[in-house]
Amino acid sequence: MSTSSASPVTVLGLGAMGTALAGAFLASGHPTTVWNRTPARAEPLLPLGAVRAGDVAGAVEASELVVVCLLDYASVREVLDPVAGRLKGRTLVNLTNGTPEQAREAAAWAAGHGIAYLDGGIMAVPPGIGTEQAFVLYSGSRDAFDAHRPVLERLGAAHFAGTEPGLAALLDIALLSGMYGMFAGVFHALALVDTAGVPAEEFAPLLGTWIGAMAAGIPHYARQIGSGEYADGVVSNVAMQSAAFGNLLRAAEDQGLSPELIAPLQPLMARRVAEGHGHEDVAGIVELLRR
Ligand code: FVH
Repeated sequence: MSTSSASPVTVLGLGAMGTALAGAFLASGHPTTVWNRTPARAEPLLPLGAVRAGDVAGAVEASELVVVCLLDYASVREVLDPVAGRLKGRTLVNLTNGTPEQAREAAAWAAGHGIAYLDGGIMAVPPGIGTEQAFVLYSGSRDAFDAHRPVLERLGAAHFAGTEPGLAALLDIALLSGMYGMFAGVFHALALVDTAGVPAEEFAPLLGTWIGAMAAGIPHYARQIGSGEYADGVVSNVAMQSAAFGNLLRAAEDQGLSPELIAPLQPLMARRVAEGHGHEDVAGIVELLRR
């Protein structure tokens, strides 16, 4: 079965994200049934045409496509276990954040109940849902993805990561890890200039330009990490970077700022140099992380 612009959809969970998901379906003309543990959270959606189900079972039975977006996988199981039988033969799209292992467990649970399952990772904040910036990663049943893709595209570009159910969660977590690593450096940099009375807001455009320029190196580092060859195309070797990195930590301490957001890089760089890789690129530190 494939879905169209008029296909009904059910959204379980009306937190900030679930509300945005339901809003995007409604804005695209999909009959949308909603349910939330705290029923009052459905109220902003009612004038937009949402139908509030009295209970989870009623919500599940309203649509062939059921989208769930709750706080965590434990709450998903708590909500769905009692209605597993009613989900049989339907498609469940779980957009709750979790680990690949949790996604695999959820897929096995769904398979055991005859439910077509897609796990998803939302790469957008709630106001971005339904805009060109949003994209959502999916993994699991290819048939379910193909059948419901037109509806899923209402939320943002839909990327199918593969049939292994944990893949979307893995890519989601990789992207979030990149984001938090970037934020760690950004927060440190803004706090550092602030210690010297330089307004962080004035410094921000310079920082944004610099981060953007450095992001251009991502494909180069990706090639190195994929091949394990860190001596290819080296511009700034890790011996030099390791020596300079000490200045980053000392300058922060001198300014009265703890360098703990950036400090973990230092011992890794020093070990790479000590192990004879000083002439190679800094990306080689990942070899020290592999288990
Ligand atoms: N918001 C964001 O920026 C990010 C963007 C990327 C994806 N994440 C993930 O999306 C999931 C939901 O996030 P959220 O922003 O909607 O979160 P909250 O606004 O805190 O809403 C939480 C909803 O979960 C319900 N809930 C929690 N525990 C239970 C439970 N035991 N039984 C039933 N429902 C439960 C809660 O219900 P209520 O408190 O209103 O009754 C909300 O509907 C999340 O995985 C993010 O990591 C968001």
